[in-house]
Amino acid sequence: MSKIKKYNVLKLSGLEPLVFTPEINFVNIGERTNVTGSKKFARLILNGQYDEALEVALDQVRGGAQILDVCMDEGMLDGAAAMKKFLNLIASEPEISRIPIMIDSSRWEIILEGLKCVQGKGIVNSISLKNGEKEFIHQAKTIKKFGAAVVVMAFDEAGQADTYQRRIDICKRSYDILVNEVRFNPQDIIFDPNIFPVATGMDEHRKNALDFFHATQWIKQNLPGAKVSGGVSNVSFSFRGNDPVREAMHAAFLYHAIRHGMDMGIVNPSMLEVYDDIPKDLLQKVEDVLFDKSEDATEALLTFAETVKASGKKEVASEEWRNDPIEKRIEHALVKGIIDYVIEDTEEARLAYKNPLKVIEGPLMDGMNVVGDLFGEGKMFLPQVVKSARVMKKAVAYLEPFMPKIGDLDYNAEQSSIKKILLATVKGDVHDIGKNIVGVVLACNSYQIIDLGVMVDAQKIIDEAIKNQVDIIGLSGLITPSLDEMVYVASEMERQGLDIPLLIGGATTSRIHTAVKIDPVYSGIVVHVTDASKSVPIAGEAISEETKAEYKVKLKETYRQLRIEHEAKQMVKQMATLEEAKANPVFIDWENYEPLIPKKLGEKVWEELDLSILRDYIDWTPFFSTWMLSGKYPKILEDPIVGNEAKKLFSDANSILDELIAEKWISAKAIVSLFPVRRNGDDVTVLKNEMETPFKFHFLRQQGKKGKGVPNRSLADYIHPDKIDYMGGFAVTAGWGIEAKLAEYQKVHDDYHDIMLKSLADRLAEAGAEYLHEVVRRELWGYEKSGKLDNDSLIREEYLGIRPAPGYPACPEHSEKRTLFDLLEVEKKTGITLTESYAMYPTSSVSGFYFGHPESRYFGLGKIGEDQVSDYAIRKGVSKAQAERWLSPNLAYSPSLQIQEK
Ligand code: B12
Repeated sequence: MSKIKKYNVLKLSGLEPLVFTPEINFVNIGERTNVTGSKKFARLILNGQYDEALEVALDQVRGGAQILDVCMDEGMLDGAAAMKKFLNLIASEPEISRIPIMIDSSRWEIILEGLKCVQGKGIVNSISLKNGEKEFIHQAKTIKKFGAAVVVMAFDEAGQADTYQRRIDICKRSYDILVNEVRFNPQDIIFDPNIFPVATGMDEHRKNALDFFHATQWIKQNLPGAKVSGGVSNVSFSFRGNDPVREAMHAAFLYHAIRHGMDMGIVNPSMLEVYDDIPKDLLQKVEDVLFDKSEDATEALLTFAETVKASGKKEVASEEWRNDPIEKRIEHALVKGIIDYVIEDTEEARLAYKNPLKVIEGPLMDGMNVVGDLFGEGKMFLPQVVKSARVMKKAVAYLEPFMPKIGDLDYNAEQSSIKKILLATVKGDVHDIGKNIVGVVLACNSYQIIDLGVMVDAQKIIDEAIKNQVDIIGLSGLITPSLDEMVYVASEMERQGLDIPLLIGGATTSRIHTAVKIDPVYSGIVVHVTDASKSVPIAGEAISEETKAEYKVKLKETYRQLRIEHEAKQMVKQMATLEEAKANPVFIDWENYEPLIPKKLGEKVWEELDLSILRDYIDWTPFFSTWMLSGKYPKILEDPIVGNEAKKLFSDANSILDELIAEKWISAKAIVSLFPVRRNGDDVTVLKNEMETPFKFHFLRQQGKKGKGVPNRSLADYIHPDKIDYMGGFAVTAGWGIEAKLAEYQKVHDDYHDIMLKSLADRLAEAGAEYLHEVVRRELWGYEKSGKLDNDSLIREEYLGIRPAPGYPACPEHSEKRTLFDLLEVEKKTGITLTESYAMYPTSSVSGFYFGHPESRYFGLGKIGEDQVSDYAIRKGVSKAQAERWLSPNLAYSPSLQIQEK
């Protein structure tokens, strides 16, 4: 039984895992890195412009692709060499190689080359029975040896499957061979049962979509573990040139295919309409064709298609809904986030329902449930949901004085069945945007939220949980040191006898950390949650009397398996020793290089950075991702799915920025300093007035085994090994004075503006870092002579020199910030302080180093060995156990005594 459990989901990975848990609805495969599908990509590869081709991959990842399809099948190209080169380049870009790769080729030698390069667990696309069983088995065995998953085309010796029966026969035959003969893990088999065009005018194509739906359903019901994928755009081939019809066909096809069990697919997001937004008459015609509802369905769609023009849709604000009954009006206001009538409607409901509690549990909760469902189905987006929550909170606040317990939101005491969730950002950490978003989303799904804020001590979390009899505790953290604090909270919950489910979330947390470090110390339910939308089903399972016992057993087993796999992986990881890694540094021709002496050594302090200047340096893409709208700015504004919401959000953000700057709601302060340094191995000592001082930075070196000509990088490599060289440091904040405005928003329960202001302050802090770097390059260090770069080029880092920040992948150890802060006297000169976990306060702050060498570039440290950790501990003068705690996500081994199986 445990064997089946262990393998009962498909697990893929790049640098990060992609686990096909039941909550994953559909996985989107990015396909612009396919020479046969993208003219632009093909041109770049044929011209050898691999750097630009990488940008295409990055765009896909930033645009929300969860798997990256790479195809080099082009007659004029040495496909195997191109595949190798491109995949190796991807491997050195942590932001791209985060996601799994799909090696897409019809040529076996290209697939083999891809398998040799790809890191993590990717997918081969595809193999089939086209050339008989012998070749099929041989290829499957090889893929299995490489540990990849496989796409199997519904294709056999007689050709491509084009009927329902042939689709399922070929898939069944392939499955049996793979599972029984090759012993392929069924979870790693993905069928592509062929999406073919419909409405071609040929009778034999009329059932193409329907057969795909039915075959998908059959596969999911009869071939345990197997998944289904496909290329969606084929279905609308007959309507080339008529994008509105094609977009509607893709959306409708996908909608039904997912409902029949399709798990993943290649979908071009810019050619996809929102299902609910397809005009009803067009939708009906499209669905008639997809389901082959009548003889003349194709004819009807063709005729109708003539009348469909690519016209922009306009929203007409209508007040008609004001005539609806009160419950409908409340629902409408919640779904649309309309705050204007909330008081009068709530009052009307209060009088009608007599009891204010009944208003909350009745129309308000019903309306929020609609919001929760729409969000869960991907039909509403986060900014809309946050506006809904604002309406809800305002209504509840209005009702409060009428409730039995005045001034207390505790309306649910014994009379209510509403479940309570306590949320807190752990001690030492100051970040709360993610936690607040989770709070809003859970509140939309009928939970009462008790939010303890940031930097919350373990004991306070436990005391408040007991006092409020909460049903779940949720912990949030953004930086690595918070991981340790979470382990501590869990162990204290255990020691003090709590049995409340514990949810773990936040940018730095992970499933593997939760499994290896947190789950073993707490006997109650512990579960890692990747984002706000997942928190709803997970909270539901963890609380429900019917599911919770089984859920706990399942989770504990999953995490136990993860620990075993993690241990096993540690043992086989290919690592270089520290000595070998040091012997393979970045090659720089130091003989012919003179360190760049800064024009102005020493510090420069900005008491007040001009926010209107910083505004021009904002990188907007992360702003949208904070609001869970994926896509790159400015393209996102035109995105067919999230474009409308993105536009509204962007316009709100800009009006708030106008006010914020005009009325000086916040101020930005900064310091930079450039200083001489001397390198000693991977340490860099700061020389003040040419005298040795105790300030020393300790850098770390990559230890993953590298291919020929690829170095084991350390940031120290960018400093001259023998001569005096130069480095810099900076700290910038855009959070001064933010509390006053936030308090105003919190007073009126306005989460929308609260999150908006915090996310804008974060953007301004990052913009500040970008601006300071430019001043350093152009004036203070003065090595940049070329013309001024525009914002796009700055975002693409088209300049020399880097500014890695402690905590980011090249230098992940946060305690180095203490040295930086002492050296620059950051607290005294800017007021930014460090918590015990090295988080900075105000929250919207960034600090880091400057390296000026033209060869310097960003990289990810990756895993390091015990030899380097011991060496690092000695260099820093701390115990090895302390160094292991600081570096826990980077350890390639399990420190002794840290995994305690129960
Ligand atoms: C925006 C950002 C910032 C903003 C601040 C963000 C903020 N206010 O929260 C600014 C620019 C100020 C910043 C600064 C820094 N950052 Co930063 N930052 C990011 C970035 C790009 C996005 C984070 C974000 O806001 N995401 C959007 C929010 C909504 O997502 P979220 O917080 O993860 O929350 C979601 C889920 O995690 C989950 N969730 C969160 N909490 C909870 C709780 C529960 C109970 C549940 C169920 C779910 C849940 O649901 C949320 C919504 O879906 C990430 C990289 C990344 N892609 O994640 C780096 C990142 C988080 N930053 C990082 C670092 C290192 C820093 C700095 C230390 C760098 C420095 N030396 O200056 C500073 C620290 C600032 C400080 N005050 O101490 C690292 C942290 C890694 C680490 N190992 O510690 C990251 C991961 C970048 C990286 N790849 O290395 N950062």
